[in-house]
Amino acid sequence: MSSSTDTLWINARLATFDAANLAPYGALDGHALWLRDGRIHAVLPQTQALAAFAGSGEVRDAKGAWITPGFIDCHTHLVYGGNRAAEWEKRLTGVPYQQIAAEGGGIISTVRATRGLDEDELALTSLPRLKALMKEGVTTIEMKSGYGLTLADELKQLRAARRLEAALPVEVATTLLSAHALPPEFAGDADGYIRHVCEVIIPAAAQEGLAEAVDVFCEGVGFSPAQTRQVFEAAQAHGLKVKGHVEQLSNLHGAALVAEFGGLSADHIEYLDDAGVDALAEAGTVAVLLPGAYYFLRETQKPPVDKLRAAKVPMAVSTDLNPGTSPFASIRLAMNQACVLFGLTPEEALLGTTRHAAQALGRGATHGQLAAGYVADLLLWDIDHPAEIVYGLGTNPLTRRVFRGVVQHEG
Ligand code: DI6
Ligand code: FE
Repeated sequence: MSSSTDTLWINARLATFDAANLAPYGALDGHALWLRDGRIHAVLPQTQALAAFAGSGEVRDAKGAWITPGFIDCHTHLVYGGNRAAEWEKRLTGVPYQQIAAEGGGIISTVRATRGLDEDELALTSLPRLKALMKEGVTTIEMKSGYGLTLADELKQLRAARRLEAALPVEVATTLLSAHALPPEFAGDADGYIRHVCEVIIPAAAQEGLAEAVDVFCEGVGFSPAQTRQVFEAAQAHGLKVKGHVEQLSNLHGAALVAEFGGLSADHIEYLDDAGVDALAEAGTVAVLLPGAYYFLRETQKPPVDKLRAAKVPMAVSTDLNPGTSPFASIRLAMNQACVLFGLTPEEALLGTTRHAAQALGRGATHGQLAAGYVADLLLWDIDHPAEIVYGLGTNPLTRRVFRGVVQHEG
């Protein structure tokens, strides 16, 4: 069946996450989804839909399944070489991170492994991670650079991400995270590296259309607020959006900086203070919660979820998939962790991987909701209640994944 044929999904229970639908989960019973050209053409009462649709294409029976929008994993470092299991083994016996880093471990060991692979090899080694996420229903995913840290290696990472997108039914949003760590070539000269990022790497990535946004690790062990500002200014000068790894391990007021630049999202934010919450609320910047890293690092400082909720800051939830602090290719685990560790409701967790995650990628008008005009990325679930998607792990109740109107797998 070609994607240009109309499809009508009937006998489904819709969890629309439509902002205009105030029911829990945006639930809608007795309605059909009319798909055309990879988009949702209409959401109509089923009897009305069947009468209007007659002869327009294929009618598909969901047999009582729940349908949600496709999941959006809005913060990942999916493209990398190697892994850090041996380092983790050491950390578990109490070897401090500083010692691990001094012995050549940490981010720099992943940089070494990533530099050692060519674009093909990098895509190939990252493929199983992407497939695992897609199997759980991810249809749009962000992928960052940040393990190359040279012009050639950063662009190679972004090209590998694009290659994955070309190979599979998934949409990839690429982000340049060259300001992730100081590469050994610039040891002792963080300002010099930031100049290189601003004057060489950002312009090249923008010119080649390889990144839509720029991210910075704004942290004591990363880059200072002043350096982050420089990177954001360069990003905006080249027409790229900004976002930040901020307030993960300490409070450098990075979230307010992201907000000042009208950024898409402030990510991690365990140490976000009240002024930071207000800044995000005012700017309409999304708060991205990454409970996988919190869990894996055995952190104790939780993000201010109650305050974010009260200030109506949209909260997204993502895997942060990376080899050092969140080696989990599971969006359902991230949602479960967001509930158990951070106190989100299952509905908030699902909003965090649909409507709010779409907003975090600047796709709020086209992705993450079951509503007319939105992309026809749908998930069919063999469940009685949407909370089941978040509740248990190990089994997979996803029976069908639809990307741009086309069924990708029948469970
Ligand atoms: N914050 C993190 O938790 C990861 N990057 C970042 O900016 C760490 C990535 C790594 O250890 O490889
Ligand atoms: Fe991250």
